[in-house]
Amino acid sequence: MSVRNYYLVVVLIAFSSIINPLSAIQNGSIIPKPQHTTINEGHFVLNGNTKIAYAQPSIKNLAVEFQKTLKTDIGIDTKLYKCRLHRNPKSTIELILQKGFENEAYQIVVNTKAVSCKASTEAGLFYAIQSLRQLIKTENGKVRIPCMKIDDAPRFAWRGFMLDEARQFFGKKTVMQYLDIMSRLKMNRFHWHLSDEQAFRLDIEKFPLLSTIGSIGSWSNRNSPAAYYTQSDIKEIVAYASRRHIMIIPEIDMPGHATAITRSYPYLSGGGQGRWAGFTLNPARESTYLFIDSLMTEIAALFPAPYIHIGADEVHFGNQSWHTDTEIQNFININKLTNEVTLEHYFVKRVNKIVQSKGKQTIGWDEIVNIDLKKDEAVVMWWRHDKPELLKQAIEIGFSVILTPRLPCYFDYVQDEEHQIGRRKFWDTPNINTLKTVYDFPDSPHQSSGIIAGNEKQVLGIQASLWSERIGDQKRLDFLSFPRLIAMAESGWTKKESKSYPDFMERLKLFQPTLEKEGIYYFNVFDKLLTPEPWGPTKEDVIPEDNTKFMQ
Ligand code: TNX
Repeated sequence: MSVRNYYLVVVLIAFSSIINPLSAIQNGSIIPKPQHTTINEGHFVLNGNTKIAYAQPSIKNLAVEFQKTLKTDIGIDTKLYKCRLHRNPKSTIELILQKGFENEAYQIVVNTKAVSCKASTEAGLFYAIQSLRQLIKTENGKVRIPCMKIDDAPRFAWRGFMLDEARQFFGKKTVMQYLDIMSRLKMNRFHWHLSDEQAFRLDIEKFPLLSTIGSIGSWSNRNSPAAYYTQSDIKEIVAYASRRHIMIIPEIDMPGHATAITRSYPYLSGGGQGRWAGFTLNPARESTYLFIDSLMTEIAALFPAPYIHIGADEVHFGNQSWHTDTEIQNFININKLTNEVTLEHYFVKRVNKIVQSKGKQTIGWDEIVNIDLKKDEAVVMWWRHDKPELLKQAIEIGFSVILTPRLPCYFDYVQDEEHQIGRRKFWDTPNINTLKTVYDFPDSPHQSSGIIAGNEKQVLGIQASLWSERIGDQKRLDFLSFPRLIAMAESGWTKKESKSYPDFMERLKLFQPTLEKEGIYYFNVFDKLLTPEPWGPTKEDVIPEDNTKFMQ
């Protein structure tokens, strides 16, 4: 190539990265995509001489963890020392806490001599590190990071993932693996559905039968051996999450979806027959509230999060006996509660007071919107996309809301036309929660769009929710979670103006090897034949046409 043509090519490349600011190379191929990135010439090279410097003693642990991560990610041993501000030797990665950044925001400046990461919070520095990890590439036999400047901050404060371990138990190793991947993607809320019809998955000292009896069984096998988390498991997992800046929010669903609790302690049951026997707690007994009080004391001590999720969904599925039980009917009359619905509201309000008395705030599914709770008394999790009016009311009342509408945030729906196992319909309407619908949420026209416009301050964030009825093992868990969780991470972090699906797909291609390294069986959207759909827990899971049974 002539010198003239060479310069022409250089100019064209430089120019194309200006006119095409969304290209994967330009944004340094980070997921979720950062707010502002400028790429400069040259590279910072990592090798045995690289040092990690921390500016404040309070972030020494973060620096130590970073050192370990570099060793596992790229096999390089680095040295660690306390930073001399602006006087660091060559080949240093500096971690500096500094005022002036929003919570979780960070800045990275990479030049040939040093990398500097700044943030006002440890979480911000942690996210700078996660971005760096994705930027490190081995090229021409060298481990290096392109010179660049990144200024980044999240769109939403709540970037969540819910895992249902009541229907199937996956265990500590899986949960930790998911927490780890979530944190690499800057997700920060793990909502843990720990109690339902099939099982109760926590060891509670005061009520030992909750684990010895309540944790027996799963959706696919009602006799599967007891499987639950001990209190020391929980402490370990909470600490693991906290080092990754993830808050764990436990959910104990009540008064409905409480069958595992009433199986363990039948005196708590609100009755019911057949399929729905013991589905509810008895709202008319003082002993129920005493039980909840003691339970919440232990839950509040185990989980440092400021929230406890109390479920409160779908009570009408299994409260038939409330209509005939004399004790319950008397309770309604004595307390002038009008009917069973008002009784349900009474129950939720009373439990809310218990939660408050433990110094926590209630989160509930959107059934709690219309029950006369004050706006600061609870946070609403909106799940019924077909009931936008509930989201509207929640916003009007002044509640903070978290958006996890079934469409497109429920990952128990299949993600591809060809997938047969699991949910494919919402009532009679075929529905697939594709990678793109997840990516486009909440921005493409959605039932929530008009309602949240102008009320963004009340939207804490968004969440993917994975119900595990159709999931028998980790392979299927992975397959339903990935890559959709990656799209959700970007929807939660990246501002609307910076989102671009084609660009995301380019970066996803580059991220897939990380999933492979982790041993995750993800759905390969680029080559579907490579990843056949894994089987569900039982043969009955293939229900292409009639899935009304799963709409309960
Ligand atoms: C509805 S979302 C439920 C869950 C099911 C899920 C399946 C919610 C509050 N309740 O109990 O597992 O649908 O998609």
